[in-house]
Amino acid sequence: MKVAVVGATGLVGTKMLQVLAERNFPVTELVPVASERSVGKEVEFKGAKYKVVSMADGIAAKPAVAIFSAGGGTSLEWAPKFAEAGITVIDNSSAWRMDPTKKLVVPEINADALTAEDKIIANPNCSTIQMVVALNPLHQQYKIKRVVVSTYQSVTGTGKKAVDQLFNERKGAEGEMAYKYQIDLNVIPQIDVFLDNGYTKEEMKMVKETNKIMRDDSIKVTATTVRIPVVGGHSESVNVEFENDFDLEKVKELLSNAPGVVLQDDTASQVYPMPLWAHEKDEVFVGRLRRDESQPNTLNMWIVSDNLRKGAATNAVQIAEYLSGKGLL
Ligand code: A2P
Ligand code: 11C
Repeated sequence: MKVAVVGATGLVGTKMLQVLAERNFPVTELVPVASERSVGKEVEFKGAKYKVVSMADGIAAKPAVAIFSAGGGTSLEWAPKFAEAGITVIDNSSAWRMDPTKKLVVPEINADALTAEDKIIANPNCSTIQMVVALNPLHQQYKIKRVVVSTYQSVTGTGKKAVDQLFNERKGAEGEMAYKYQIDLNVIPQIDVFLDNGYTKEEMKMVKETNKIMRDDSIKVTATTVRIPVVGGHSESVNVEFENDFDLEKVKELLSNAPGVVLQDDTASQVYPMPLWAHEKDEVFVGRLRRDESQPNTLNMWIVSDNLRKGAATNAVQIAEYLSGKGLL
């Protein structure tokens, strides 16, 4: 299958190439696409070198599927043009996520909604993906009423410039600032811009995307999203109130058997999810499971995942795998 990766020179695009190769997605020809600045540059895929082409040449190459991670503006402008040419777009930006005519997909949860008519498919925000993968099996069993989440997010979520800022600061070197403030030895309680309601855009993504993916607007979500000086993945402290009471051992069993989830919950041996262990893994790691003793039917959990993998590249490639497996491409 001919596959285009749009934004192939970026942090997520590079991870997409790596994940496509690792998972042996049946790529017969790769079409790496980026901005005009990068046309002619080479990217590596499965040991071979491929020349980066422009957006227009990406369409002309007629891939079956194009996986986009080149920013919202690029997606808004170009995804419809790819789609009109019959190319299925899986888009990692926030451009189409809340469009009621587009599906927002986490394969473990709602890939069944996809049809051959879906030509632009949205990949959710990284912090949302890892949370819903862990929450969905519990929602099916106990019905979630309300979620209170605080995040501890890796600088890789911002892109290469932010990773450079962190390591420059650590070395005491000068460099460009991705954030307004120093990130090394600091914690920044702002991810993306502030909205009129006092929340950040990232926080509201976690609210709205969760309802859409889990196909249940009755789930109430409130979020505080925070950047920390870490590179391996995003962590989340999640407090979940259910309609129905739960048994903690049954919760562990449900999570152990849930697709894409790894239970890491052995406090006696000090085993719990950490970005250090989640880095370069495709799964969502869950631990620190305990009853919230301050109110009934409420659980505390700690969720960690590599935001560039399950939070971005892996989820997008899994959507492509689903479409390919079902003959929808
Ligand atoms: P380029 O490297 O040519 O700028 P990141 O999120 O790590 O910054 O990566 C963004 C990706 O999106 C890069 O591959 C970048 O290409 C690509 N990109 C940015 N703007 C455009 C655009 N207007 N058209 C196509 N690709 C773009
Ligand atoms: C971050 N979650 O960690 C963001 C990055 O809507 O896909 C991804 C933003 C998005 O900064």
